[in-house]
Amino acid sequence: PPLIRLEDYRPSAFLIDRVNLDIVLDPHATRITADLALRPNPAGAPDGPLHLDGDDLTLVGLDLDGAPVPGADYAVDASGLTLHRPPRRPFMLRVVTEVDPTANTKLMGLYRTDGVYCTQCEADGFRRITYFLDRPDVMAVYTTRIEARREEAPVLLGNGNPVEAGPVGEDRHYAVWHDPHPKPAYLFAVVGGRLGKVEAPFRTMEGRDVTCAVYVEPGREDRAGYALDAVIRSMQWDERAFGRAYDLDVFNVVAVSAFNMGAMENKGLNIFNDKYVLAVPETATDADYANIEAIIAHEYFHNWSGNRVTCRDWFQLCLKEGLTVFRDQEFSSDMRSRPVHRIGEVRSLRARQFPEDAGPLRHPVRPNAYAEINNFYTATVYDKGAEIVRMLRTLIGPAAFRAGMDRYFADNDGRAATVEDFLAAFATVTGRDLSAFARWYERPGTPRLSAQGAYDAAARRYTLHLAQALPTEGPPLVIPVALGLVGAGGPLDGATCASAADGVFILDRIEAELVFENVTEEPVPSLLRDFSAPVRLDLALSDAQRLRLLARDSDPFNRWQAAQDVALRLILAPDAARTDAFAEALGTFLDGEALADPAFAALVLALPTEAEAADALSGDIDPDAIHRARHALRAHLGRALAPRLTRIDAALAPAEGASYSPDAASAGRRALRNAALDLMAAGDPQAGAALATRRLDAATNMTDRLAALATIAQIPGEAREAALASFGERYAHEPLVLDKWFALQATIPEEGTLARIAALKGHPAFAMTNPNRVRALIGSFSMGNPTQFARADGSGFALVADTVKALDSANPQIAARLLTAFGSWRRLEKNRRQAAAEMLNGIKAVPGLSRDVADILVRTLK
Ligand code: B3K
Ligand code: ZN
Repeated sequence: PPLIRLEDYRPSAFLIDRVNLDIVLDPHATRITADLALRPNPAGAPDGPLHLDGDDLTLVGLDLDGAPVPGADYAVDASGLTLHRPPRRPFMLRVVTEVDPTANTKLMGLYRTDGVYCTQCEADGFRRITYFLDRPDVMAVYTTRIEARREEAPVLLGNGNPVEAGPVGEDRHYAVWHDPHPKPAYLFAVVGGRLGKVEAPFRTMEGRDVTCAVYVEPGREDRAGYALDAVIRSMQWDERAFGRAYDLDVFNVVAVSAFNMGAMENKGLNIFNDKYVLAVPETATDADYANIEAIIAHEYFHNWSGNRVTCRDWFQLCLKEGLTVFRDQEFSSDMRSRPVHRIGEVRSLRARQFPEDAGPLRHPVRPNAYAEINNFYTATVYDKGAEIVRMLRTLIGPAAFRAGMDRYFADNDGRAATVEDFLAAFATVTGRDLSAFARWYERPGTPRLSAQGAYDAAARRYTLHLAQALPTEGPPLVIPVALGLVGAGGPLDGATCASAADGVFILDRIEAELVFENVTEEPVPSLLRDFSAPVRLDLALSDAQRLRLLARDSDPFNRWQAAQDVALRLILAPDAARTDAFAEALGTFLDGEALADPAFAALVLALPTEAEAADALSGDIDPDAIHRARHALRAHLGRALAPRLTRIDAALAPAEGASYSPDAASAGRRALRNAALDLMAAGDPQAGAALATRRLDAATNMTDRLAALATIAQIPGEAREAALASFGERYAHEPLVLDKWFALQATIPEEGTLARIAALKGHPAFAMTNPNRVRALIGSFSMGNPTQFARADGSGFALVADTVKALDSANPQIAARLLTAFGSWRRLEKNRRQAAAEMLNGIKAVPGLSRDVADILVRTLK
């Protein structure tokens, strides 16, 4: 597929200032009349033809300033509509199109899900509604009239504020919405359908009264309360933390069941995957509640970082996504435990972004070329993008950061901005040159930071040598390294380092030497505290030194990291004596602190994943060997820690009749108790299965029930099959719960899983047309079952490849996303690598592949 390049960016030849839409909803023939106020762009070059983007549209009418455009004056092809000789002055274009929302399986543009009409326009779906300059630097004020049969769509929602509504004849009605804020087409949305709602008022710090509402399938209103509460808390927090107030009279969130991603920040009308809205204790886990809170916040925060200030072009995607992830992470950290949340952020960065950055799909946080933009909504753009913003704050300090953010919003409000505009705001308020820091946006790959220390007892001096290395050629990056020294009894607070006075050293050269004075004993360095930069750290420490950090460091992140590092080394090179020592250190840690901070303790007990172990290997990967080694380590620890785990289990048992609360402290207690159960079961599968079965029967919420089932699912036998069957029956009519059940079965690391998945594809609740179902069954398998996905006989690869082929024409975005599971195929040992190559080439041989899949395929095979 042809590449679009950043260097080729040119301002649009024409602008569209106002858009008046009249949308008459119909299941098969929805008619859209678009009145577009066009004018030549003074900053553009409006001397050629005018090309309006269009995709899969039927053109019904075309008028220019009220007169039909003669057929000879325009042409329509697969990419859109071209006016050969557009006026060189402002003019009105009326475009009438027709679309079939029921036949729209791509879930881009206007489509129907469970009978509800909804839209998805980012990145380029608006062109599937009408012909348009579908690019984010063309910003217009929209007025939308929606008409439908009242019975089919009693609720009609659009962007902005409601202006009027009323009947049309006997059985139809209409509503008009007006959005005063100019916006790019990707933020356009309409919804029509039978929906129930919950709502709550909010008064902004500017005194505006806002009605917030969450719309869901009728009868599910009781499941929308948590999301609504998260909306209110997000509004409060953005005022407090960033001085950003909401700017419309209504804020609506709509949950739909078929959605390509998590959610979408359309102006005033966020549309959500129902997985990230609906929650009651019986069906949602603690993780679901946390995700709902985070994603509601994320989409709401886009109202400023994305909507009021949008992106000039799609190369700038991190400008809104990285920044908004950073903002939602800060929000969740304030709502929950900051260190625990930070560990979660880093775990997901390492699970998703590090492998991406090390494989064939690697790209800079700001890519410089793309074939299909929808393939660039990646962990790199989102999560590494957020890490860059975090580093910027570390670099300039929180007060200057806040001042820079205020400046960015003030200078760019109502504009389509670039990464340069973002950095310029911080350069202005600090007077600093940020051009070296800006390299983070351009350089792909995860840097390595290596460290070596030497202690001079006589001089009471510790010297630390730091060096950075990047996988690609170029000048050094600016890496903030938060650090400290830890002695046998705890942090050495008396030690001083002139170049890291505030505990942060800025490594902006290839290498540097730091000198600590007044170091009273040989220290262990604690580097990259709070994970101050998205790099890989090479620091040779003994287990004993690492375990000192676990016991004594003041930085919770590095305490957790130390335990992870010891465990990782034991997975890669098993050793019984060292495992005993590790178990003892964990035991001491649990005795001292488990009950004081259960959420943190649960993370310490969670060993690095098989994917992390694979990622840390230097040679070819054999997933079976990694699985065996990790399992053996867990079994060993489970046996060694059994008495402690039993005590934790008892101490954290909920009081009889206690009701469920999703708050972080309660969730932390459940997390630790369930982690203890799982580790016990690894040590003693028979006793573990029995205990897990009792816990399954006693569970009063989905968190505990699913955790118990997950433990049982790892232990082959009749008990497992019975437990799985009864769970499946109990939730036969709860698709979001069945997704958990599908995922759990898809990740069983056994040969029989392939047959299980084949059978589950025939389950009445499974549907290839619903992305959540596909992600639960096939996505979980490919991303969360390394031994079976990468089977040497190729059958695991085949399962995923067949799904990609089967889905490609119906929903190319989901097909392409599934295909990214092959990203690390070249690192596998030879037989598996060959099997993967065969499957990839098999997909390549399919005629008429979508651009989405072809793009991922070409890059994966390169
Ligand atoms: N901006 C959307 C993602 C759109 C993805 C288009 N393929 C959701 C978000 O990041 O908030
Ligand atoms: Zn976003």
